[in-house]
Amino acid sequence: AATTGRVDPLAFPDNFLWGAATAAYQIEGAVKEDGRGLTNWDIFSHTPGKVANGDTGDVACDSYHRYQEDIALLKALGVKAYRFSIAWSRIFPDGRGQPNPKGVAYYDRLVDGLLAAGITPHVTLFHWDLPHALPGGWQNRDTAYAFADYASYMTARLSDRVKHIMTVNELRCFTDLSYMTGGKAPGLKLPMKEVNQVRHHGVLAHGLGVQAIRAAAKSGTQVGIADNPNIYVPAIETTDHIEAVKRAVREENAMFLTAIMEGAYRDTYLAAQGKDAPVVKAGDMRAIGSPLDFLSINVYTGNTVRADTAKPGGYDILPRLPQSPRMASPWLYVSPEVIYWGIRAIHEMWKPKAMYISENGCSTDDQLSADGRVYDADRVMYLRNYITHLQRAAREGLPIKGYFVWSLMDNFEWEDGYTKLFGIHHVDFKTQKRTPKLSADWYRELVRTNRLV
Ligand code: PNW
Repeated sequence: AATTGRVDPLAFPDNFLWGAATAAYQIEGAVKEDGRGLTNWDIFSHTPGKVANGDTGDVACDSYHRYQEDIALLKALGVKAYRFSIAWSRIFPDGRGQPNPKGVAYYDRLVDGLLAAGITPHVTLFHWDLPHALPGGWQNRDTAYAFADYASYMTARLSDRVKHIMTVNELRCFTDLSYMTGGKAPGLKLPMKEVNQVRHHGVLAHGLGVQAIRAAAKSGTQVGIADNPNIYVPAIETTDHIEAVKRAVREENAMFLTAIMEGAYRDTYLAAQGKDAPVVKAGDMRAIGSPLDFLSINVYTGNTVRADTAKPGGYDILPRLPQSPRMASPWLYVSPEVIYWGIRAIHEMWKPKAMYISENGCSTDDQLSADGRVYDADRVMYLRNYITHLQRAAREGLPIKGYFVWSLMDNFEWEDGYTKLFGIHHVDFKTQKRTPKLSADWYRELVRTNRLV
């Protein structure tokens, strides 16, 4: 480009941050080691009938012991950043009180190892593994305050080396999918009044967490969230449908991301909930609306939206058909454009200073080849499609700074156990051997050239 003066239409901006992501309970194992406290997911996965095959995270990828191997994997992949989460219950086994030095030391070793390998850590403080000792879990408002205390402590410990801290991962998953539909821990199906209160405690924990992180951080540490807002693709790329997408994003995420970006619940949400609306205390909304340095979103799927003036919100979310293409997880409909429209709609409405894709990836029913490798051409197809639309966002100058593939390696996929695998590295769960899949070869080439291949 420098010699010809022409823009390479497939290239990403210089310094685009390519990364890979994992989460503590999905990879660490060692659930009883060095004073770690029990979590909601330990209880849930050991409750018969809750997780496929009775699988648990007791051993998972054994990353608590093999983190150096994982760092070597990241290094060989050539990525510049690693997103991982901290297990709250390793730091505060009872969720609060005295910190556990051995748990803290593990993350010190991990962060130092990453930095020595030239890999930037992006840390999530809460990726669903809630200390079991906290009474009532997210039904209890006190959990939000306990989270803020933990966030403050971890920030003070790590922010000399960690410059990107995310409060929580995916509000909808640890509230609605855990307390309303109940597929995830603790597996409750509560009435809407209580669900709305759980949602409120989730966004409140985020907001109090942001304030705590800012108060405790060394200079230069940026604060964000890794959320999974519902996002949509316009039926046709015309103004009316694009505006309908923005209205849909704002409305459908009213209890989560919209509240965070606007510091208020929308009247439409409160009116729709009526007597089931959450109890909000003075100061809550100000905390929830605390300004962020960056916004990270996890992007997997989304529906098409069309403008529809006959509907109260002015938009219509088109249903999926049984034959719509999807990956191995039944919810994972293929929707590559959603990565572009998610970034664009959010940017046009709320102008976050910087955005990242904190997760994107897919499950496939991998087959081992005779040579012991996985040639996951479907995952390459999926990633190439999504990243093509990510490239459009970057090319148009939207403030997208980086991308983290989910996941670095096969791991414990929550209620699906080890039956749905998202890794770009295959893990043999008997030997713990990690082997690059075809998709890892493809991703390595993308990172190396910084352009679509
Ligand atoms: C995310 N949905 O979860 C999580 O952040 C990861 O821990 C998880 O392994 C990954 O995506 C793959 O599932 C989601 O139903 C779970 O739309 C469910 C949905 C989306 C994301």
